[in-house]
Amino acid sequence: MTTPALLPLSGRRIPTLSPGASSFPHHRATLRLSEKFILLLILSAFITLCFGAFFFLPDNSKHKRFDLGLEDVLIPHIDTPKEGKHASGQVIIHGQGGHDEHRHREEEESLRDKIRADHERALQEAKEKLRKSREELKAEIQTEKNKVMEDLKKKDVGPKPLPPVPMPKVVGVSDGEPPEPDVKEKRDKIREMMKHAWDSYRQYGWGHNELKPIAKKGHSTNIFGSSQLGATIVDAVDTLYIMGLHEEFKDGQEWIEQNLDFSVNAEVSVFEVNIRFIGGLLAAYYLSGQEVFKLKAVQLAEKLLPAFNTPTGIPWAMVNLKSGVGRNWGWASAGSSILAEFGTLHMEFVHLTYLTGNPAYYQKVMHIRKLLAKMDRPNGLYPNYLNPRTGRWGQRMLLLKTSCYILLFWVFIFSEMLTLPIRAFAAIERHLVRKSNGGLTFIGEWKNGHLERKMGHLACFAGGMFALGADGSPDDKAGHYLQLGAEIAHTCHESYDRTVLKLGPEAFKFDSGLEAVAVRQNEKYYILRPEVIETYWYMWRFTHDPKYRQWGWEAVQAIDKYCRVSGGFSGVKDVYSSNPTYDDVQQSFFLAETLKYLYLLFSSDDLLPLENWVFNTEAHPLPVLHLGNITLPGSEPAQR
Ligand code: DMJ
Repeated sequence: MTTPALLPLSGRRIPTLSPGASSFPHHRATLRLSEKFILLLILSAFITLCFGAFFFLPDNSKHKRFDLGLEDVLIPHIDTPKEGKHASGQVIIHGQGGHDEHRHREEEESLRDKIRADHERALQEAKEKLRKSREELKAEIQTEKNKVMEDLKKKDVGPKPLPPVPMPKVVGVSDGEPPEPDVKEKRDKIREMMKHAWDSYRQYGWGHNELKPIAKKGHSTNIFGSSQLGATIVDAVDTLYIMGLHEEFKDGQEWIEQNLDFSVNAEVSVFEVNIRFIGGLLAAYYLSGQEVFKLKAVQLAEKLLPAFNTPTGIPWAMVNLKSGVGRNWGWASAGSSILAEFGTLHMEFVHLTYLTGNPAYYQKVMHIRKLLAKMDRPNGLYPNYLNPRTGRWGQRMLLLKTSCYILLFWVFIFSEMLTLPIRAFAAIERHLVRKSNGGLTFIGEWKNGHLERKMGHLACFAGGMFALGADGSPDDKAGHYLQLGAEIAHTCHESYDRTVLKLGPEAFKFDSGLEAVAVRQNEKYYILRPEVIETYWYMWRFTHDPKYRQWGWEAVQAIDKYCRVSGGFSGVKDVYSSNPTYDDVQQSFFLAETLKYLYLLFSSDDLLPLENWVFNTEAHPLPVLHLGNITLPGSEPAQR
């Protein structure tokens, strides 16, 4: 079929297409992306020209004046230097007839010249652009963007200086060198592992959130949105400081000073950014006394505050750092907020109020507590999902993850509320703690009225929690909770010991004859998590039983043997396989937590004593604030 010829507006005929050739409309539909891009560019240059020409057209009102041939026009008094003043107080504009017309023609001519020149220049620019490759164009756009960013930064006068606050008495920032040479040797090994992890990240992933140690390049996950916030640097600097890796610490500090900028269009997890970034920065501040860490923590906290703008004041799980718009994960019980997340902001936010004098942080988290206190508690425990719009519980599910760190906070910071964690401990024990047929104590997961006999690696932190809680419990309970902590530590060690790699699986079961063993393939991985080692360390501090150091050393050897690669440390996909594959991620918490707890396990107790320091859920140590002696802005006086 022959396509009819098309007659464009110009009147010139477009030649009729030969049979078999594609018709014009069809051809248009199959234009390649690059052709579309060029057409778009030409079109936009043309529109710009028309638009520019419109603005350069002579002013119509001027025409009118000349066309009317006004000689002398009387207009109300306006003080202008050029015109002469009439005795009546009116201004006389002297008409100049033919002379003005001549001048006007000249003006019009010069305008036309200008339009022609602009036209030429725009065409020239468009031609040059078309000659450039896509990559060159992209690079040009990026340079322009950077310039705008730089200009904006220059205009930014910077944050307001913070009020001077007395530094709490910081004790125990000592070297912590153990007296026994063999222990020191082990500690040196852990320090060397930290150096390998850091140096690899420094070389291959610097400024990215995390590292891909096999591919040897940067890595990130959705918890950091589309940002490049150097999560590993911020998460690791306090560990570097504690280990005495001063050069590396300085390097990290410099990067934070010069590059850490939170004005980015990225949707981040409020919980993760709080525990890793605010926690990491505050710890680095308290340990080193360097103001920059405090300033950055406060800048970031400001960006998180809009997350609390919900009908109930229960924060969204995610917030866009630039727009302040928050939302929840779709998978979290129809868009609920997660207790383990919003319950883990307290420690950092109280410190923020303490350091800034701004009551907002303290009030936001206290509001959460008051709201929770009024809510029903099935089985005496809070379910994991809460809808921030309605203030109602979502799916009834009890998981012992990070949420319980809120309890540690209460134990240390609000000692007057000691009954609360003790009540929660009792409820956890009654509803979640069970013994396996083989005699292993484990913490199950309660879902919709049923207790699943499965324990997650994450829940292994609870051994340390019970030990720490025991320290502040009434005498008749202290021994019991320390014993419970020891039993959890033992079970978690078993979950490591029953694998081929001697590294723990993500989750392990206790039914159908199984004892602390993973069944499903997607529960057999180890991603360099810290919780088991964390519990070993707490148990070591409270009991000094040498088995905890021995278990910790087993973990060091296994990690060094199976997770170490030339580009850092990687997680493994199956701890039951003698030939495991790597997941190719060096998690930031490996440097923040796993290596820090291992280092502390082989240090003497005078390094960060637990009477003076409380560790957040990402292992960032913050000094204990005795709120009985301090009145925080916005707080009611402590009740005794
Ligand atoms: C860390 O980011 C924190 O410990 C968090 O509380 C839970 N998950 C990881 C480590 O497993």
